[in-house]
Amino acid sequence: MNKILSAAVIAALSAPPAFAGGTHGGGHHDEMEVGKPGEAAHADREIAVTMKETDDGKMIFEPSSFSFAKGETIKFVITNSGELEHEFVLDTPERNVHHKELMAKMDMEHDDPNSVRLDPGASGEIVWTFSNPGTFEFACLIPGHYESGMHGPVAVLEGGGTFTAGTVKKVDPKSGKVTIKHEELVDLEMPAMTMVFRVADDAMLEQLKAGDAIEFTAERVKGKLTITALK
Ligand SMILES: [Cu+2]
Repeated sequence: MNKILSAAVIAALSAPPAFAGGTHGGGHHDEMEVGKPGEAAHADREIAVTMKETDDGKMIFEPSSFSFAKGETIKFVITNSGELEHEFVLDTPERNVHHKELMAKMDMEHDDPNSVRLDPGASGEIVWTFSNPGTFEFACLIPGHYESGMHGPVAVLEGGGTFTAGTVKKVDPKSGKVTIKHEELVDLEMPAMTMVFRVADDAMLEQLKAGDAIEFTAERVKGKLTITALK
């Protein structure tokens, strides 16, 4: 019985999704490659970003890079603590280059959900859902600012990246939860401990039983710790 179930699960997991090659990309008006506007009430986390000039003539963002899990909604709280106007634009590197060239010809003030432009001393917010995996970019496209250092990478990871070793303590199919004694979860900056996780796919529950030694990736999905991949 168990063997048959496992076989069915493996078949289900390896089957291509029904929509493959279909309507994907047709999507919403607001949806971009880098993702789509999110709702502040549903943000998974909040990140403070500072824009400023430095004493040695650079212009910077702090932090200078980001890494998110696919599907995460981030509330960026952005402060311009410099003496010049700056902006924060999320997009693909290619589109930023193109946009920057246009800005060099004509100063355009953006008012799109993926960008905010701030006067010195001002703060603003962007709530964004990173719905597609890939490497994107945040940048200030005001002429000269990109070249002075105002850009950084945004990595959106599929499946959370780093595998962590653990031992299954308990499986609760009814609630869809698994208790795992695990090593340090590097991506989540969490030390080794025993915790309860949800699973990204219910089929994963069939593969797990108490006592199993596993390797897994975990991410925060809608604020809940979720196992996104197993091996
Ligand atoms: Cu700037």
